[in-house]
Amino acid sequence: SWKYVKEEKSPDMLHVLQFPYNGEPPRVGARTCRTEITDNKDFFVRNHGGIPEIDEDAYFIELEGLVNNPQKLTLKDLKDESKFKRMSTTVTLQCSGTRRLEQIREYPGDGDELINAPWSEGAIGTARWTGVSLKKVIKYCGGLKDGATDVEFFGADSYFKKGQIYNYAVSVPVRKMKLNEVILAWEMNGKPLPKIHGYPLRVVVPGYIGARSCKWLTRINVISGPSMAPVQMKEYLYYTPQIGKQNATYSNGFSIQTMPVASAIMTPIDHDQIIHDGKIKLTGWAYSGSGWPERVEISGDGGSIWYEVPFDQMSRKYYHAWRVWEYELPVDAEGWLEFCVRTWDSSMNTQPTYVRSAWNWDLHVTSSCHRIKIYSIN
Ligand code: MTE
Ligand code: MO
Repeated sequence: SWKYVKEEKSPDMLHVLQFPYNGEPPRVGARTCRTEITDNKDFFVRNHGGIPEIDEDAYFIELEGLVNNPQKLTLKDLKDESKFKRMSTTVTLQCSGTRRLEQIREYPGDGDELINAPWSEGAIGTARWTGVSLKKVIKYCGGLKDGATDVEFFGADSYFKKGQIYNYAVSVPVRKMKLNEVILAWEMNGKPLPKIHGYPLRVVVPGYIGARSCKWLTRINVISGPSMAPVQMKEYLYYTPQIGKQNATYSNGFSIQTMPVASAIMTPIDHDQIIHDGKIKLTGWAYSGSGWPERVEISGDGGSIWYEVPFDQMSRKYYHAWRVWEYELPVDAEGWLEFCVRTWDSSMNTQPTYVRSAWNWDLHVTSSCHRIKIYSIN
């Protein structure tokens, strides 16, 4: 799999885990969100196992379970425009581990996933995905049978967990599929899907935790109830802060689906020293899985005075995509200052003030106000 890392990724990706390969772009230059689209080479990679080798000519997906007309579909079938209309959308994918490092610093935890990758602000990215709608593919297979509640996806990869080997599998509710926004994608930013991002076909589930966007798709199974696979049932659970090692059971955590409103400052970098002329320019991203960011606010004094980022310094509003922003903040003070960002989304939700307000045992979904320290020399 390192062969593909070398071919498909920027040479200076930060390897958050070596085996399996997990990486995010370095903070320098804010390559995650320099523009509203993340370059394929800089798009973060989250893998549970190895990168499967798939021969496109022999490749097909199986659609089975509670559908009226189960069948196999090749990539050629899916690309046949007399069968399926093509669709392209701009969607942000975010791993629930984004900014985990801040939770680790607060308290490293004693969670189930002791090898949880220490992601920074770059385990998020936005791409233009092209493919077909899952809803249309299910319709093509005769539609749903009675009792269908969830759609399960299987990847070609497998991984080890506690001595057992598992096939990667996850599910989304049928009502999400019916929104006609879940894509089976073979293109990422106008290029064939890179091997590392799921070639030849992956699922893209807008607004949901990245884990549902199954790469290297081999099988779609319509079922009654969510997938029983460990990625669905045991990993990616959210535990409220009063749950810890002593009282955690898988059933008192809940499955992470829609991602909350969150944001991050990408430049300058934490603990930088900046000589300036009364102003410091900040850039970053803001995202909400259930809508879009409406307001982004910046503070240069740890969150007492907030400045609103003007609309013309934010990228477009897209349902289920982030907005990248930049802002020049007036700064008089000298010495160590705390800069932070806070976002309000289209449902008036905003972010927890401190990491500790939402610290959770398995260290997922760090959505608190992102804070950095800068040494200011005016
Ligand atoms: N699909 C398969 N088959 N195997 C995986 O390990 N990781 C998931 C998801 N799909 C994964 C997968 C997780 S946790 C995330 S965050 C996204 O893929 C990351 O997508 P990316 O690697 O293309 O950025
Ligand atoms: Mo993830």
